[in-house]
Amino acid sequence: MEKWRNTHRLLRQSTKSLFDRRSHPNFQNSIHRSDSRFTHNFGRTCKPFRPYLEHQKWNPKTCFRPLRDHLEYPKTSMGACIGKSGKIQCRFFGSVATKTQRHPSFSSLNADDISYFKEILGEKNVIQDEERLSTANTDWMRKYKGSSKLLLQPRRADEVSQILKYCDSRCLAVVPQGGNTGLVGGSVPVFDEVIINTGSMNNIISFDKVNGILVCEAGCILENLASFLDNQGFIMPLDLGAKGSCQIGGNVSTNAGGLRFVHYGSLHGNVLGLEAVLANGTVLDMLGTLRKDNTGYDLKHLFIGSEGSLGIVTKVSILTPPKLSSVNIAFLACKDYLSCQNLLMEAKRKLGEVLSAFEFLDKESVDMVLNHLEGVRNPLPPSMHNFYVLIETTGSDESYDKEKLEAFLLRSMEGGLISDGVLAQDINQASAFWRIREGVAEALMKAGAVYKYDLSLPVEKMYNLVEEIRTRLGQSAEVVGYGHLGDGNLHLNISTPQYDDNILAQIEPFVYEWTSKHRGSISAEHGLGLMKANKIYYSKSAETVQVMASIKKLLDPNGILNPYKVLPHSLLSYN
Ligand code: FAD
Ligand code: 2HG
Ligand code: ZN
Repeated sequence: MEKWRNTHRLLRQSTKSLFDRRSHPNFQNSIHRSDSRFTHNFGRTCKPFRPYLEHQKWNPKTCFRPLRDHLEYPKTSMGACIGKSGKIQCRFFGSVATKTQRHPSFSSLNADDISYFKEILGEKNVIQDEERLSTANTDWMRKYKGSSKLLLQPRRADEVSQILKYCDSRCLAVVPQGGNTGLVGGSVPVFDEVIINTGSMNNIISFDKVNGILVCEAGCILENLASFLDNQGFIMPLDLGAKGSCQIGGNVSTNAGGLRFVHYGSLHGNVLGLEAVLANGTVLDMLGTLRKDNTGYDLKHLFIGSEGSLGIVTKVSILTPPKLSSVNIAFLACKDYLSCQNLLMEAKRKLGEVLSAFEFLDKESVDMVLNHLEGVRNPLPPSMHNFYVLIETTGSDESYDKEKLEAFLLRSMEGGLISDGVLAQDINQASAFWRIREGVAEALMKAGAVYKYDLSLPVEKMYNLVEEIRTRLGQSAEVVGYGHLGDGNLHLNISTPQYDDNILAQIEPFVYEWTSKHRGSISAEHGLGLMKANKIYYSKSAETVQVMASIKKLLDPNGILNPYKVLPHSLLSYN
């Protein structure tokens, strides 16, 4: 009983300390998000933190919106990246492109090509404006930059079909582009490829409320789909920090994982059908809306995760889960990585069906966010903790779910797995917790150059890699480890003031060899893009890669679709 009281007191203290800091004028300014939906829902702008376990009601009727939808996330695809200093940080990772040769079989654009595109798309959808091209040529991290002279914005699949048929006949290389939030250099040209942006294909086609099936065009922004579904009483089975810019077509083409994967699983399971246009202009209608369909090869899976190398996805049919009324979020501190790992095992066992996110961050990740993003505060006293875990539960029974989580947290504190923690008492606090986790990529981008690795590894080995890299690099870099622990997905990021080939040589191939030795994957969820096209053998056998190359050859014999990406260039020879 005494132990329970101590535990209880510890949690109360930690929530109180946050409350105290929220009373600070600067903190208040930063944490209050001017989200009109929120103000409307709650009729107030701030709800003070009350101690955990003090029966603070989280009213499902007013608080049922997916919590992270309230997060004020900067639209990520456009606009300059401005660091804390206010200085625009541009950096192009020249060495990647210079290692690749432009394929001699590709033609260059001429005036007749432009006239043809204007004829089928209309003047305003054929973009040659330098500023807009510069944005479309540059990736989100400002690490990869192409030199395309043309951006096309088709509005329908038949326009995509005409573009591709023409490009194929002229041997003009193309790069499909959605929200341009990809992190592996896949969404921008390497040389002068024509950019085909799907953003104008952004209609919701139908929503079947009985079965929860959404059919929409590929250019719909993920966050817009989430808002649409929210009004229908459903949610997207996918959520990620780039939701304000990324498009469902891009999500499907990268097989994006994100923050709800632990609960709802892969897009290979949630995408019921799609429409895709092949390099020769053939429109493949695979837009099924059935849960079960075993008629022949399930070809849609080829387009899920193939990063625009096999076709352009134009429509998607996706299974969406009903929105559940009770969501709880805890931000916890653990003394070491082993505690995070054991906490995960316990959470899977004890929270079971309600566990909807299990994310971890090391101290360096949290420091990165605190140092580079405005208005973010650590809800737990900083510098005392080496690891943080964010746990979200989603269920349908408010009191049962909360009781279950609270019991789990108390037991975990008593058992020493958690050293401190806070449970969000309202949506502002929930958003603030998620902001820390979702803000790491943005903070890293603002901090300078970043070497980014997205690895699947056995959970028990995962953090050894971060420590080994830290030892290898010493003071020359900031090494940050975080990610989707519930899915065995580590985001290893190495931050330096600028790109340096010597640092890169200390990281690679070490990271890939280490991952391969532990039978991990060198791309858990971001894809291979340009960055890792030649590294595929670290995770796939030569025979498997050869079959992939044969499929590529079959569907895109001239290799015009997203060249230099996904597969090793040496495998793909064209006439
Ligand atoms: P783009 O970046 O435009 O393109 C990505 C790839 O898909 C490219 O190869 C492109 O050629 C291809 N492509 C795009 N649209 C189509 C189409 N219609 N048909 C065929 N090919 C197409 N990823 C995760 O998996 N999990 C995360 O949690 C996550 N968090 C992120 C957080 C931030 C802040 C950022 C910046 C990125 C994050 N990402 C994450 C990576 C990225 O957002 C995802 O890969 C996303 O799915 C890309 O969508 P997009 O529309 O921006 O595609
Ligand atoms: C995330 O989970 C994204 O936040 C980005 O996948 C990961 O920055 C990264 O390495
Ligand atoms: Zn991720």
